[in-house]
Amino acid sequence: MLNIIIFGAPGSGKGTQSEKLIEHYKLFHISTGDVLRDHIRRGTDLGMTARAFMDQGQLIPDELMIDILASVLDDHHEEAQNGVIFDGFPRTIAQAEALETMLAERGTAVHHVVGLEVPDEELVDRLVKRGLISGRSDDNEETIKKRIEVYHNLTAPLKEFYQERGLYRFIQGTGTIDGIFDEIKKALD
Ligand code: B4P
Repeated sequence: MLNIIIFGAPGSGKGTQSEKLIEHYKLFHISTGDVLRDHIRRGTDLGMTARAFMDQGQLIPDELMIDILASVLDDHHEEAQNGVIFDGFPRTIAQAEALETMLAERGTAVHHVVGLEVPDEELVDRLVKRGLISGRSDDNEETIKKRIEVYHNLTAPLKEFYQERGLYRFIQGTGTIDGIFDEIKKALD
């Protein structure tokens, strides 16, 4: 079993590299951003709550996010037998601690944290470009800058959290998509 966290700022390529990891390692993919966007599309109560936070570039509250993740894990127990790619979770220390407990209760753990590091200017550039085609309401310059600020305040401290546990694998997140994926494979194998 291989459980990987793909970690980085908004626009660092988490979703992009997750697609390649799923194919290569046959893992089950959990993207909390996709889970939330699916609720928004279906107009659920959770979707309405999530949208308000996402449009402001803010994180969804931890208690809510942790419950969502636990239920996704339980609902997909069978598909997750080979392992899971956690894409966009955890984003806070509280979420990371909750994940440790959740996985321990299920007899497993996080094996690697793939940290995609990209300079802020390039993040803004990528997301502004994506906004032109994605139609995502959080891909406009003002919200992107807020998301990056929230990342530095709340999410970046997780790097140290996982370095202390010997799990953090630094990956230069700039360059070609295939070149970055080669570096990830080297770090994991
Ligand atoms: P997410 O959906 O997780 O989105 P993201 O961080 O914006 O994107 P990602 O890093 O996956 O970038 P991508 O590969 O697409 O989160 C959205 C929102 O949901 C959050 O702001 C928050 O409100 C909420 N949320 C989600 N999880 C949460 C949690 N756990 N707790 C609380 N709130 C949560 O790449 C971006 C662009 O770059 C793409 O256009 C791609 O083509 C391009 N790109 C990728 N690699 C490239 C490369 N090497 N070179 C050039 N361009 C590249």
